Amino acid sequence: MLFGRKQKNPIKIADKKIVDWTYTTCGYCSTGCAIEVGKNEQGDVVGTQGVGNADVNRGKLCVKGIFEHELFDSPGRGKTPLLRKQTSENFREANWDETLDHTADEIKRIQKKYGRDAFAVVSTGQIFTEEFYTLGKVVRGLLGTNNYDGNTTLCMASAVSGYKRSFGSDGPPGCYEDFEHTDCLMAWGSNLPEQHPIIYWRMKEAKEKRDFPLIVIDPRVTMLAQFADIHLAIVPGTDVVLMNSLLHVIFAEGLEDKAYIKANTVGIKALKEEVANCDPATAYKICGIDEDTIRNVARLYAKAGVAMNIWTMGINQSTHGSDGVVGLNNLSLVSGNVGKPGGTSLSITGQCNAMGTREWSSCSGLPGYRTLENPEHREEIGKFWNVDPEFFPKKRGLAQTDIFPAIETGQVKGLWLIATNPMTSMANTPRIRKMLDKLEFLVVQDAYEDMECVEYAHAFLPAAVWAEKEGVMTNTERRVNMVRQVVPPYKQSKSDFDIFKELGKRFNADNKVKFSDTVAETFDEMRELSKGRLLDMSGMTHELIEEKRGIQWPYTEEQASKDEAPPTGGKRLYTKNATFSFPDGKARLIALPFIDNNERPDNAFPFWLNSGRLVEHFHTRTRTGKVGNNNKYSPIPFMEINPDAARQLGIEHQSYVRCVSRRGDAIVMAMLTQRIAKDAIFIPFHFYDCVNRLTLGLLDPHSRQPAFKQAAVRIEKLEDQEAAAQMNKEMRTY
Ligand SMILES: Nc1nc2c(c(=O)[nH]1)N[C@H]1C(S)=C(S)[C@@H](COP(=O)(O)OP(=O)(O)OC[C@H]3O[C@@H](n4cnc5c(=O)[nH]c(N)nc54)[C@H](O)[C@@H]3O)O[C@H]1N2
Ligand SMILES: Nc1nc2c(c(=O)[nH]1)N[C@H]1C(S)=C(S)[C@@H](COP(=O)(O)OP(=O)(O)OC[C@H]3O[C@@H](n4cnc5c(=O)[nH]c(N)nc54)[C@H](O)[C@@H]3O)O[C@H]1N2
Ligand code: SF4
Ligand SMILES: [Mo]
Repeated sequence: MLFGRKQKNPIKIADKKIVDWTYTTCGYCSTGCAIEVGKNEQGDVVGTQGVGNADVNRGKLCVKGIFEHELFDSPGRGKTPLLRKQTSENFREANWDETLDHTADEIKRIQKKYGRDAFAVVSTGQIFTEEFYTLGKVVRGLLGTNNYDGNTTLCMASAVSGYKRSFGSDGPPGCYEDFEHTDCLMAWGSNLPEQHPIIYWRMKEAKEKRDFPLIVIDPRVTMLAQFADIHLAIVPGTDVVLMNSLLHVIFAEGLEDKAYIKANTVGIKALKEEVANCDPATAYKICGIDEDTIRNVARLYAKAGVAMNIWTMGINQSTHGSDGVVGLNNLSLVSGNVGKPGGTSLSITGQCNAMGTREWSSCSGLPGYRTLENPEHREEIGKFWNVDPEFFPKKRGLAQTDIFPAIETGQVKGLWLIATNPMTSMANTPRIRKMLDKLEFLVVQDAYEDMECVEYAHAFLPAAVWAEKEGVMTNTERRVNMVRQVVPPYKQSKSDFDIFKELGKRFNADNKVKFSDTVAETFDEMRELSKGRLLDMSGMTHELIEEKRGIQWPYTEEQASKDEAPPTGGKRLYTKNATFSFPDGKARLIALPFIDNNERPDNAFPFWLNSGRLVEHFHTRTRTGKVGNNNKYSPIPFMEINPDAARQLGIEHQSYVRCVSRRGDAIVMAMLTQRIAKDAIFIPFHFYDCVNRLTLGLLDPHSRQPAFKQAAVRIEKLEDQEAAAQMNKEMRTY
């Protein structure tokens, strides 16, 4: 029998007559796929393809990478700098000098009147590492505000905090190749097929070759859960309880790796005492996973030769985000699974360069995983930059999620937003709107002038996007990848690197603080500063990175000269006993009592609200909303609701409904699916004026990351579907 297209004409891919391919790296997610952009004879950019000999993606791309070349002249791009005195006025087009002069004057005015910290800077995980490093020099070395952070607080802060608490330093210890060695994989709150499609492909290929159990922990039946051997549909926000009960079984049955624990860790006694209270029967009542399943999973995991834990936002975006990461590190350490092929505790990062900002931006510290709290680090960087070390604060300032409330209280008066869109991406946006409105001066630096925050800005700086500029990015597995320039910046936009340097000049009249002329020379500064650090990359150059299709750190000068390491650099961290970043070299096992502090469903708001992502869209859709082939799959906001729950409320498939929380409301289309539990709904966060009008965003005490994944809502059926459709239309920007 013939299926599908076999009887019809085969699909013909139009010949785009590409004559020239340029190597670069995808600018969406943290997978780090190598991509080539093709031009035709006229020099027009007309296509992309995956790079065959790149280890990360081996020729593959997902639906975002395939259409990425359509970004360059997509609608809404920033064409020219914009200025206005008040946000009630229209913008006028201005030139770069005028706009940067005015921006510098306003920063100086605010800092003089209210103090240095009254001007805050919030950056991103989506520009290049050399740009992060340069921004750090401008902010820490010249502006001197301590209220400097990034959107990574919404994303990776819990992973960073958890790695530091367990291992003494940030830095994911594993790599994608671990899938090829592992005997058991637990994936926590991570939906790889949609959010990291090419990491998923690597995992699936490894599993097909050498079957190993895949255990998925997620309240939703995600695409990854459908593919799992065991799916644990956990009660939202209770992962720490499940982790503790798994440890309970491991200790009770003597399945721990005693030799590893002795050689590599401290804190086993307190951990054992804590998890003794968390037997599977007790845990079941909180996390909803039955006791037999807990025992089976604990045995499967602990008896496997090598086993790995991976996780993403289902863990990080929680009031126990940092504890969840520590809990996974506890599990990995107790079973002797760190630094081994196939045995690791690997945080799957999010944005294309979320790692680069952690390593080099100086957001919460100083470059090269240095801290403000350490006097030697302040001294080293001060000397290198020619900045008085006394100019640096002695401890980190406010996190991104504390900077916004500080606008509300009047502590922060001016703000510089770089490549982040908090009007859509932060929790409780009705409150964020009031905060942005209150600022004396807001400058937005973005590739798109139609992004929501520009509405509240006094100045707009149009930035070049992705391969309109050059620099490196670090992916989930510590691989430094090269983005080569394919086309010049759009219209009058400039690279973030140039914008930072130009603004920096206005605070550096005597040229005291030195800036490198080019991106490649800036990379050389970073190489120098990386020597002897965990993230040593002194053996790398832009050329070598391109040639090797990415190099994993650490990669020292010595390794490069001998070429003794695998040519792509350090695959794993902590491969030898007692080499963790604490002074005694030992990792910390940490007891994690569970505190139930989430907003939970009740009679008035009976549904859990869960939010996350779709494969075709990236974040707030400033980019994918403009690419027809991405946007067509889900052009309007919707929610997933269980058909039984929908029936009780009289809600039909594809009808409009109103979701209401204690913060606000949103109109979405109901999509009936068994993917979601009867007491929960899921709304993708990509749409403006939608799910984050509803979210509460309670903060994790260690990382200050918001619990985007847990809140309570009610659903109201809407009688007038025409009016609802109209409102829904008005709520989105494009
Ligand atoms: N297509 C696409 N890919 C992306 C992005 C994008 O916008 N679009 N963004 C990138 C970025 S910055 C990031 S951070 C990553 C995010 O990647 P993921 O974290 O994989 O994506 P999310 O959909 O945010 O959340 C993952 C899952 O967490 C589950 N979850 C919710 N609550 C809980 C809980 O209490 N416990 C557990 N165990 N799970 C829970 C949700 O049901 C959801 O399926 O994706 C990156 N890749
Ligand atoms: N409810 C809910 N909310 C969430 C999440 C969730 O799961 N649920 N996830 C959170 C997470 S993990 C994240 S990472 C955040 C993301 O939140 P944001 O970072 O606020 O969202 P983006 O849309 O990625 O914003 C990036 C901006 O940078 C611009 N841009 C792109 N490239 C460049 C460039 O090279 N230079 C400059 N100057 N601009 C550029 C884009 O146009 C865009 O406006 O959202 C968070 N919010
Ligand atoms: S998986 Fe991520 S890095 Fe790879 S093509 Fe897709 S969006 Fe780009
Ligand atoms: Mo993220």
